[in-house]
Amino acid sequence: MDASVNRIASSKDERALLISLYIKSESREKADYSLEELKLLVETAGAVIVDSMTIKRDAIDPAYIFGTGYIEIVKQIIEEKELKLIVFDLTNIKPSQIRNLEEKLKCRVIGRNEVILDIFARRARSAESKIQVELAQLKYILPRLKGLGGVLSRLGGGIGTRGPGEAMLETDKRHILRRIDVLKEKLKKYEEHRRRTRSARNNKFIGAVVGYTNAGKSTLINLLAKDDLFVENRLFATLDSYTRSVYITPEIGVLLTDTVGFIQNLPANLIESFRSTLEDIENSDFIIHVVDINAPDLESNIRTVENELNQLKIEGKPVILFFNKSDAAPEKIINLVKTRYPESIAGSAKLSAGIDELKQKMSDFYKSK
Ligand SMILES: Nc1nc2c(ncn2[C@@H]2O[C@H](COP(=O)(O)OP(=O)(O)OP(=O)(O)O)[C@@H](O)[C@H]2O)c(=O)[nH]1
Ligand SMILES: [Mg+2]
Repeated sequence: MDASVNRIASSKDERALLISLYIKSESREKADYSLEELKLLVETAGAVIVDSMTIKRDAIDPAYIFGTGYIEIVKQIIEEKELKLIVFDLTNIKPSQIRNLEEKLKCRVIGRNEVILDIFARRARSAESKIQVELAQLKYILPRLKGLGGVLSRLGGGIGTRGPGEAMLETDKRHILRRIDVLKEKLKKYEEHRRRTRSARNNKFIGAVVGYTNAGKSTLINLLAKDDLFVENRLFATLDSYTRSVYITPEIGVLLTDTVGFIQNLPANLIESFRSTLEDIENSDFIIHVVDINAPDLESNIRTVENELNQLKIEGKPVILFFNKSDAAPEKIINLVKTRYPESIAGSAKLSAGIDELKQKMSDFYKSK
């Protein structure tokens, strides 16, 4: 299938209401931070955020998420503000909850996973990442189909219905299952190719640059490799892992691999699909973990990345923690970070700060390998 992301229309008319639902036992701060992140995600997906609301509940309602009491309130907002989309800051919405709400609200309802999948679908550039995304999309759609012959019944298009998997939205379960098999076969070929490339690099010293999305991984590699990888102040700018050669001293050359960014609650089927890309991290000799020092919830971002890394086989690999964007950080934060993470580097990929220290650490690793 030749689904070019470039022909996917942006969704300027996709006027959205964001709803954060937090359960009494959770912290409000965490919910607010997550909602801020969802705003960035929804904007990256191209919709227009008209309003957002935070609702406190005792529990998630199994049929209507926020309970029937809110239906009329939200319905009124939808009509008044001419909304086309409701986005819940939830990751595990059941297909039946979506159906129930869409029926009552006469408006599309999605969750965080669909937004992230949509961004990946729109950003996929290489043939491999398009296949990876389509596979994730189809695996997402599958349990949402009614019956074996059932097509996906959704209200209108927009977020969650675009990208490499979009042609499959109108089709039936058997067809999708066949397509999944075809994609898996294709992916295998790319995986074999990756393995061959890896073994050709066997004698090289390789670092994987990892981190939360938008931390500045590609900017750092560009600086070190004097290259021109795609950098953007948007989430998930990089979906393909590129490897660049970098000289850390005139004698010592290493390879640095750019990787797809992490985010809290990254949908499991996306991680599964991007498994082969993540294997580049497993195959590395060391890891540079890039952190945006100005991120509102820095510690939680670090933990998210560490949790994802812990799912991979990376035991024993040395890690350099590089706190990026220090140029835009208050002195106080830099000092705090240096105290809390004494082994880390506070630098700036943009202004080339902390780079000598970074190269020094890499060359120490190289010498002790
Ligand atoms: N102020 C400041 N901005 C930076 C710095 N490094 C990167 N940025 C900006 O941060 C944004 C994200 O940079 P990228 O290099 O695309 O980040 P990334 O980690 O590769 O992001 P994804 O590929 O989306 O996961 C861009 O707007 C960069 O210009 C820095 O040292 N200081
Ligand atoms: Mg990038």
